Amino acid sequence: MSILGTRVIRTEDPRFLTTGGVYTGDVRDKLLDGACHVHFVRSVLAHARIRSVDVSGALTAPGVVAAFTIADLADLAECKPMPMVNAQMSQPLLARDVVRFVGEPVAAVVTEQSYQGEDAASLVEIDYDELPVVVDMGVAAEDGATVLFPEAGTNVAATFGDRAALDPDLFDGCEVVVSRTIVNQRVAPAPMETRAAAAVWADGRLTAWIPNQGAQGTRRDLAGLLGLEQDAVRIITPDVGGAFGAKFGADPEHAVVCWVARTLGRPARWTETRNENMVGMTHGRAQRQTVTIGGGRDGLVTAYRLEVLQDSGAYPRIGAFLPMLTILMTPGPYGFRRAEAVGISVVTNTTPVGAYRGAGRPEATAAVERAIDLFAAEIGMDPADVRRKNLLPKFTEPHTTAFGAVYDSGDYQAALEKALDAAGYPELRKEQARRREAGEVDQLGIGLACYVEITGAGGEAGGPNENASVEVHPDGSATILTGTSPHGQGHQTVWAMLASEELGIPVDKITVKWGDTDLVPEGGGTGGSRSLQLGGAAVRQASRSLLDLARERAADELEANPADLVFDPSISAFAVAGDPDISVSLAHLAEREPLLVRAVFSQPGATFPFGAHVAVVEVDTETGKAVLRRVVTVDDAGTVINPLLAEGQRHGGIAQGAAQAFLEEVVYDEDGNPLTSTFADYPFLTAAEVPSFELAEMATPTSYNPLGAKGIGEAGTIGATPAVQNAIIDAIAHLGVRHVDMPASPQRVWQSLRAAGSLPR
Ligand code: MCN
Repeated sequence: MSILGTRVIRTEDPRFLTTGGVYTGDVRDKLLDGACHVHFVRSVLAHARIRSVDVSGALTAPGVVAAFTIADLADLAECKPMPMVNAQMSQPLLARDVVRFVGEPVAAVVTEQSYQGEDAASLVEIDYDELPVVVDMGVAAEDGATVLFPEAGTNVAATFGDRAALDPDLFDGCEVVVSRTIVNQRVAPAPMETRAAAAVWADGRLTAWIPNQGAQGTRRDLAGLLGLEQDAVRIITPDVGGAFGAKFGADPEHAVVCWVARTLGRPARWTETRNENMVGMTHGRAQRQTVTIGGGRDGLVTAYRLEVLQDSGAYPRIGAFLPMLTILMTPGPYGFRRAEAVGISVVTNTTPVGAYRGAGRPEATAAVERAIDLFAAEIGMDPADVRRKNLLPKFTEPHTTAFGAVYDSGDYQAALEKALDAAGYPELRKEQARRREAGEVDQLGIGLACYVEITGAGGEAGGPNENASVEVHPDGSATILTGTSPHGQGHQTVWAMLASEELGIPVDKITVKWGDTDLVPEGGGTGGSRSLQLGGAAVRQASRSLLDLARERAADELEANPADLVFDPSISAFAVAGDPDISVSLAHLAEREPLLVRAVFSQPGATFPFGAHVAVVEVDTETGKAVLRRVVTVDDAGTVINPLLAEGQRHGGIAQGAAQAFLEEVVYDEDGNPLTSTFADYPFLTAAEVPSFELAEMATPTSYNPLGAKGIGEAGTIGATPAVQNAIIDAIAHLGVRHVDMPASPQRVWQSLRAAGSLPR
């Protein structure tokens, strides 16, 4: 019986649940003995010219070893923006002349003990001349706005498509056209484990423990910032307590900690506080979108336009690039006859924006799903029917959109019907009608979202790819080295399942290793829900190649023709066909010489998982409070290898997506002061506020990899946010509300009700 598709329990968990994980802050290594501690002095102003930074006071504080400013780091590179982004908007590792957001590192104080850092840092004197602050992305984009980088002469970091080339006749012939500007608010990734680093130099080589999503990318970034060859850097990835897209590569702070270790000739450590994490780690989303949708009263949408304004924060990072992905996914699963999209990214005096679970694709889904509901409300049609009318029909050959996305396989209509069925949609509408009729205080809202997203994209020439090595040992166990970098996704379990399936070695005798660049020099890490389809497929490929190699060796050993041997997984051995008593095991072959194969798996392109979410909420029409009652989803990620893990990813993603719709938001005041830099001000959903999600199954395999698998890691987040937002608005639509921006907090819902005249003023 195949182990694939079964609910193998996570082999990661016994350790986490008993002795606990070993995170970067927990790493005890002789090399790190006597480490000093780095503490960053961060800007308290959102935009100011630095007149002077005086560290002399700090140097006299107890335990202080040294203190540094950018003047000390003058020989180091700056964090350069990605290609396509204005190159003049780079970030020095510590602020040089100007600070551009509250939380920007200005100086580094190094102490014997970590607790001494904060006191010493308070003695660093920074003299600022305040500059006008630009917090709002709309203001940043205006002509005449204060510019953050005078040498760039503009706040525009990147432009996607030509606004002047938008078709003035796009909506000609439409009976109904609806347009609205909607906000996809800025959120904080807020992983349980904050950022950290532990660095040491020995024999001219840097070894750094850093929580990351791909040690190889972190090595590349750090080597670039420190002016080193990649060979001179070894990155080790301890356990990682959540990342959600924000731990790719290296941040300025990581480079400074490594530089401190080199300069002082002594290991150095850094772990940021929660407060620092909330202002210093990249944020996500942060788009303002204008959607325009037009079509007939029969529900057929004929034209759709999406205009994206992206807030990149003070220094353009991946965030500046997100509109590219949003635009790529503009029409989502719909077959609109005409669609167009443009975008710009601007800098503001706020924390830089980076990747956050879905990175660019949830924003596209949110836009089009809101647009469909606005259109449905305008023509008075059930939003499910509008979706039915516009979803692309089932296809088995790749479908290329007007935006250049090549959807590999999909059946969007079936996904919607399955979700509606599982939710009992007609009954829900009946109950809604009853409550409306009765004028009850608690109104029912039903929200839909259909989506298609892109996973496993990118990669060098030759398509998206990943490597894996598999080695069988003489004791019958095996070791897998992978270029992916799990931090909660369960690769240890699933990679072992994939190898076990081929080699007949039990899962608990297979060790999976990753995240040490000396051990695994190449790899794309974990993000963009790429890991199973690329890294998992590489494990299968390496396992099969290992069997081919073993067959040759077994044939030698048994003096048989390789073609006459059959592999019996139940004993992990080759036997002569028809004579099972004559056999040789993989373990035995490994005794003779190493039995090891490395494989690189390449995919012809990205895959496009899809699905449909139905959210049910109750909204108290007197207080504006919305409560999530149900979320029913179909998330089709092709063939599922471990349903337990795939469901876990869906559950986590749905909760995270719903939290964006309900309550998460990073807020600044008009001076650029963050108002949400603790978990007291920045709420998210806990298990107490969510129902158990109802997951319906659907699997449309992809032909792009031998597993038939697409990614599942971000699906929940992508579908849930618009479904929940649509549900909240749907609950109060009959009271005249057409739109509520996220987060649909009680206050915002209440204000919408009041504006619609359904509450006393
Ligand atoms: N899987 C499966 N069958 C499929 C697809 C996936 O059994 N058809 C399983 C895989 O074997 C794997 C898991 O589901 O165990 C997720 O696989 P995949 O979809 O390939 O996604 P990745 O492993 O590449 O994970 C990345 C994704 C992203 S992009 C973010 S952001 C995210 C997420 O995963 N961040 C997370 N999930 C997270 N979960 C935790 N706990 N913490 C984070 O920071």
